[in-house]
Amino acid sequence: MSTPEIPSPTATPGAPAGPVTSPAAEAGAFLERAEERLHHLSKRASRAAWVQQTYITEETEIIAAEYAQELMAASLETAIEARRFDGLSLPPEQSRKLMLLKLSEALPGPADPARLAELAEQAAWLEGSYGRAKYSPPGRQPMDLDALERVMGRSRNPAELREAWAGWHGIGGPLRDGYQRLVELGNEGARTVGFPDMGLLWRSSYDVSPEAFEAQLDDLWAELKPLYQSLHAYVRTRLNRHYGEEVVPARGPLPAHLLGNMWAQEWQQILPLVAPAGGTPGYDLTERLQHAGYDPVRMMRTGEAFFSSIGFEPLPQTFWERSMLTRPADREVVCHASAWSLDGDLDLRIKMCTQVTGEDFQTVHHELGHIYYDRAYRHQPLLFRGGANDGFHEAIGDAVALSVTPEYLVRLGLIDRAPDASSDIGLLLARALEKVVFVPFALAVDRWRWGVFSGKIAPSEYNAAWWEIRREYQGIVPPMERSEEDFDAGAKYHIPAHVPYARYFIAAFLQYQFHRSLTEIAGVPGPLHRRSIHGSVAAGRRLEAMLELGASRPWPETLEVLTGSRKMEASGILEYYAPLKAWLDVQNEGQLVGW
Ligand code: X8Z
Ligand code: ZN
Repeated sequence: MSTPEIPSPTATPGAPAGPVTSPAAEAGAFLERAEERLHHLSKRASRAAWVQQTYITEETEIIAAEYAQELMAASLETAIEARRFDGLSLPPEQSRKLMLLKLSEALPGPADPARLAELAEQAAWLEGSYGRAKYSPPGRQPMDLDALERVMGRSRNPAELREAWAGWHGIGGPLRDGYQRLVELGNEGARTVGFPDMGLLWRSSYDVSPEAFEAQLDDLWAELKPLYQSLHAYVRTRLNRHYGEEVVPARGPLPAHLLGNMWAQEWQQILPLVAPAGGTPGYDLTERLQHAGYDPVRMMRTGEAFFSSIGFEPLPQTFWERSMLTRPADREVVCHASAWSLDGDLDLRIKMCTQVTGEDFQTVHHELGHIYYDRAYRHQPLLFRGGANDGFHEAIGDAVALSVTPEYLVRLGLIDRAPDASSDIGLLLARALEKVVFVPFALAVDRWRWGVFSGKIAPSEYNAAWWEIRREYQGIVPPMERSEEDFDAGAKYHIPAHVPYARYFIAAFLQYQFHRSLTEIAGVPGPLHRRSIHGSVAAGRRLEAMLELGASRPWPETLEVLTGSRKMEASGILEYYAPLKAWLDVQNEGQLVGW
């Protein structure tokens, strides 16, 4: 790969005499221009993307692709130009901005305009196709993802679950060729900005070498794995008892369609099947929310009120006017929840097809975490308007949602009294089915993608590798024979939408570190899982102090502001679930652990 000729910022001998400037002054001027240009273009691209995702048509797809292309071209140009400052000694703030400039695009475009246009179109088509996708059962109405997810969560009929699972996974196949092309062109873009492939570009965003980053993830996973395996073994025993040896063998991996979620990424919906007698949390949040007459706006308002209780300003009125909080009846939209900052300032919005369920109550807090983060760092220069790393962004709302304890639900009037400590195992089991179970899934998704991007996984093995990796990390298998006609990874939003996933893995650990520190600052005693920071302005202030920094410093420094530690640690999540682990070990006595 040839590198374009790049002029040196230092004066060339023999060049006509001009104003003598220092590298720092040149870099400063360059960065100012780059930030202004990218800010302008990303505002336009965000607006077009918002319209496309909330109103999918051929035209909106084309318009969004055009603006995305414009932004990609500018990002590429500035990233290449930024190389002329490589190796120069500059103030740390400038070096950091230059680094972030090169890493800013998860989907870097090739230099050739025709291929860049093709990539932008491909990306918009893939995301649009996922958004539009439906399963058409023979002789019945087509089912969208919401409807299929309801079946996955609620049905206990293996045949019905198989059908819903296969129905949705069938949407992946038609995306396979487009995805392969996206990988080729995106990799070309990565090489243009100096990375061997997109996976290495993604893994270079964490203030350490990509190798060191991978090692950090492996270490975190190694620490959590025993807890996950205990949970897996326990669930297998209970499902074996419920469905019988034919459907769920007592040894070996679990069938992916019986775990209460389309992607088997969170299993809390099968709690009633696996909870021991008397070991449920004592209330069902979905039922309580529905009984209390909550609707999507009230769910969001309740989330906002939590943030207000810890001292954050209410959301701007435009948030309520411009957000899309329910699935519109009259048009196709990308329903996967997301938080948007359209202008890098106060035009903040959430797009979410909210359902009144405990699961979506969690997602509401998750999305609000993004929004408050975006707002807190809006005074930073453009290149620093981002999470300390992308895992921080994903962890904020989840950390706050860890404070949605039974005691807090009593304050909301959703339950009459908090269950006593005898319900703790039920509470922890419910949470672990959601959050501990998610961790190996999150790692599997990007382990697969890193392999695909590097070429280690060839297109002819996309699907086989997807299931090999999921079996290895999660101990699950598909409910039926799959082939390379299928593209099951494509049935998960973040693959066609090209959203990196390691961020959620990191967040799964960080949120407990944040929660532990925040509850300490709030002075709340008791075991981690019973503590809530609701109402603690002291905790809110410290949180905001971290959020305001955005991406302006290496993340270990930012982490230190809140937690005093410079490392991502498994100790928080392990402490949180320690009572559950002890209990699971007793339940699993005499059973095989592992698969
Ligand atoms: O995609 C999301 C959020 C938006 S950043 C709704 N999440 C991941 C997923 O749904 O797969 C949150 C948890 C994991
Ligand atoms: Zn998120």
